[in-house]
Amino acid sequence: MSEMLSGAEILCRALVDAGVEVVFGYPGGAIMPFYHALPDHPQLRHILVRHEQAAAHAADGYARASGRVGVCVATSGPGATNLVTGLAAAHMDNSPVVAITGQVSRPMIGRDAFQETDIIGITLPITKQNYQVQDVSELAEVVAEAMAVALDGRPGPVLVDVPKDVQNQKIAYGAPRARARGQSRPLTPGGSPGHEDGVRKAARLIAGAERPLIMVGHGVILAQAYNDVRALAEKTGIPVITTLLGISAFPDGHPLHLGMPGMHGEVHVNRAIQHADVIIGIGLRFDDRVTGNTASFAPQARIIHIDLDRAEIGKNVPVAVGIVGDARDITRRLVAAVEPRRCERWLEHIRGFVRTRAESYRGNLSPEAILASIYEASHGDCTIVTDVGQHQMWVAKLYPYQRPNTHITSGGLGAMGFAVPAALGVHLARPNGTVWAISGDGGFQMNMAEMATMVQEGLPVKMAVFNNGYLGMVRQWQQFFHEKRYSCTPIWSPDYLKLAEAYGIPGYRVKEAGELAEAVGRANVEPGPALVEFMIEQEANVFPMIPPGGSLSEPIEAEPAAAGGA
Ligand SMILES: Cc1ncc(C[n+]2csc(CCOP(=O)(O)OP(=O)(O)O)c2C)c(N)n1
Repeated sequence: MSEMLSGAEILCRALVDAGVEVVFGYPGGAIMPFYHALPDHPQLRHILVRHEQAAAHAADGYARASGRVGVCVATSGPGATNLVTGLAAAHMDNSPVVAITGQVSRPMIGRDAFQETDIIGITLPITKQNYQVQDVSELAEVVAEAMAVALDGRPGPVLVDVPKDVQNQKIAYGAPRARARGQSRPLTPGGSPGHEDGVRKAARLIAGAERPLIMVGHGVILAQAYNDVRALAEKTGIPVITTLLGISAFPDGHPLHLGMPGMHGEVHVNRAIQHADVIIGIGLRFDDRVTGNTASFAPQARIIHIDLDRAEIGKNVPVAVGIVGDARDITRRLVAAVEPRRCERWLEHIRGFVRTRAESYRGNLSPEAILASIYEASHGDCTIVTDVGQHQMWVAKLYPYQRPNTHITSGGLGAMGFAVPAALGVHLARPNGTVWAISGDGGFQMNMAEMATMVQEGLPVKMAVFNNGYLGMVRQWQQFFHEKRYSCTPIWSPDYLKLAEAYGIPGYRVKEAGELAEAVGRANVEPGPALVEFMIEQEANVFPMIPPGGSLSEPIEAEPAAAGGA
């Protein structure tokens, strides 16, 4: 039996058929037919954000936390262009997001119509695929395909642009013809001879290695390969390094866990890389923040690289064995192929590198103490979403992650303003868990309007603002590499407690470590959103640091006067 439906109604149905439950969006002229149809589809919960960038980040946060597609909606022109940063962030970090944008009606396209923007052209390089729907008859299939493309293989964002007249077009609509695939990511079917050969070669390299390392990236989280990676480490005794986006793929407290590599990686982690003779990289792209200068990266190591995307193999570093496939599938085979072994001498060697952390913090309220209080208040059972800057690095290095996929951050794009809206999305994916959004005073001010979204939609996100009065990470670079010229980095903040109060949100200000337990504890148990402002030392730095383009072997380890010339 078919019925006459409008494009807008079909759009809603197609989303429902694909299993979508939450949509983050903002209405406007070219998407009005969709918003008109939406109330007839109560299966779709719409979250009205305060800026479309937040809709894209929230969809991204939802996708990362749930493993499902996150959906955002915007009108044409400024609504669509406001999505761009969020889509670029999702693209860089392989997050499955589908963006639906309204477009001017087909006869107006190309005439500089009111709120016409070529969003297809604009988003071409930051989406896996994008579509402009030319006829209502294609709509259901395009939406189903977009949902599948976002999840298939290496996940990423997809955009579907729907002209207003297509939303209004009516058509007889039967049972969905579209290939509405389930939302869970299928394992890449394995079994190709190429895999077996690669796995055998990798196992041989591992058997002969004296100083092997496992480097774990975001691909392990996307493929949910936690247990397999852990099995590989435990069967071989090989120590494990987690990149910024690999954090929480391996338990922090595990005796084989070393920490984070790269620009702000611990000294012993980077030294281990520089001494390693075999590196098994799983689901990472060896980006420049991880490798430093690639010419001097891991000079003694033969690299085994496991990645879903063939284009990543050998892109940034030379690879001895490349295996293209799903991290879980390949790691599982590797576990079966390797002989049990231990690496005690190598571990002993690495322990020799471990230095007491350069304690440069002079204030009364250290990042370490703040993060410990959040861990204690939530009993280690929360998801942390970070913004971009010094606080992001402190969290990455100091927060003791124990559970898989509980650290969410904008790693590739490094988009300030990410944390607060992404945390909204994470909460919707994990409604029974606690979510802390941790931002600096700069990044928080970029998207703090989303507090209104939390209040209107009843989303109890906990917000932590690390207030140092500066765009801290940029100030740190100015201190080290620009003769301490703090050009345009001091940043004024409003009274965050009054601001929170204006939104009806309880706020707490913490100036000393002694006040932490009470304020963080109270914020954590608030039934609704809560904000805690931490007054941290203004010129605290993140150590160690590899100067941009420098070698992992030459870190700046503490507040040196000499660092200015680096
Ligand atoms: C949208 C955007 N603009 C600019 C930058 C460059 N940037 C990186 S870190 C940083 C400073 C962040 O300051 P704040 O939010 O206060 O955090 P802090 O470093 O002090 O912890 C800036 C400006 C960025 N990453 N993203």
